[in-house]
Amino acid sequence: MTHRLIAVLPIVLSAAAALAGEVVFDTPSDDRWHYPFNFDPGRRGTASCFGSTADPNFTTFNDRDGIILIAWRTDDQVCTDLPPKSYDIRSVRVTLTGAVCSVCPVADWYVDLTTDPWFNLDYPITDSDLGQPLELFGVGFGPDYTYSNWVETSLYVGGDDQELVPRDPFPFIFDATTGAMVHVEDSVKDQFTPTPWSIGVPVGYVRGHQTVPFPVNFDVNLALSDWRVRDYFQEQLRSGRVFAAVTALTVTFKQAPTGFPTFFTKEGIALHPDARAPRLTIDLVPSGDVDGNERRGQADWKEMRNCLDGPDLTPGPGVVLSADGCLCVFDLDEDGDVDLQDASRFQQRFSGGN
Ligand SMILES: [Ca+2]
Ligand SMILES: [Ca+2]
Ligand SMILES: [Ca+2]
Ligand SMILES: [Ca+2]
Repeated sequence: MTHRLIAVLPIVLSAAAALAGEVVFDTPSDDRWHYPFNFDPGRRGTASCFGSTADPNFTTFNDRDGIILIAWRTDDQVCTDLPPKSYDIRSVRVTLTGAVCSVCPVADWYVDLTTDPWFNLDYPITDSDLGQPLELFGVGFGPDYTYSNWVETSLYVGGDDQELVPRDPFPFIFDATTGAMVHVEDSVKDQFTPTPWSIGVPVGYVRGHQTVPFPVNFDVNLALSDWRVRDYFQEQLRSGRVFAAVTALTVTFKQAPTGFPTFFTKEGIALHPDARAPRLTIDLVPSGDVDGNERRGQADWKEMRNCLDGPDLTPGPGVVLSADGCLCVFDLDEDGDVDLQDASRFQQRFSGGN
């Protein structure tokens, strides 16, 4: 209830980086068609998702062959370096814009909103419900790249027509019991059906008659894998860069520009007046929890008192928090200050103890 109340309040954007309800990142720092024959990596205006499993001759391509990798810098709008659990993330949505363009005038791929079992996508294809879902996963790195050093123009690492190699970066899920990162780019060869973090839902899309761009929304299931998916986003906000991978096992024989899902990248916004770059929307509220123990206790109250200042004044700094940090954690009514109204809200939500 509190969450709903906060979400409908007008968002006051101060010069400071603040946590303020829905935070929108409308242009990625990096977006890239992660595909062996993309000879202009990072700079193409469109990127598409498809699989390689429909052709028995493709033994060295990754099953999820056309992948979209996206990264947004978040540190200009969201404080970094807070304890991960103090990021009170309520929802995460990724929005891609389905492309139509001069070389792809009509979008005509089938929509499937449910996961297909891996064996239906193994050769020969036996998938009975037409189309394959657009699936969003986390992004892992290694052995060549890291969270920090990969950029959209980085050299391709993955399977191609010569050799089967794992992708780097790679789409992954968390192992249900150990929490380890499990590659999903070869989920058919590896004979398992990963549960995606989200399945893309097109809005206002009419297959075969679609001549204008349209949004496809991916609402992330943060509770998946015992909330490890939320942990992933908390860690990435803490570090200032959020990654997502969108893949599909779309059955295709000829990689023509129609027949499988194609989306605009940030370089593609000139291709159509309604083209949009991949967008990230995170609903995030100030937690009042500076030590990240998921409680509002005495330790938090102590730091909140350091941050407290009058209405409409720059708060703090606290002992561990900067002025921006004070707003991120303790501006509970999200009006750009830390004052007695915030303190009152804090008291209402006080958990007791530390
Ligand atoms: Ca790009
Ligand atoms: Ca299907
Ligand atoms: Ca706490
Ligand atoms: Ca306030």
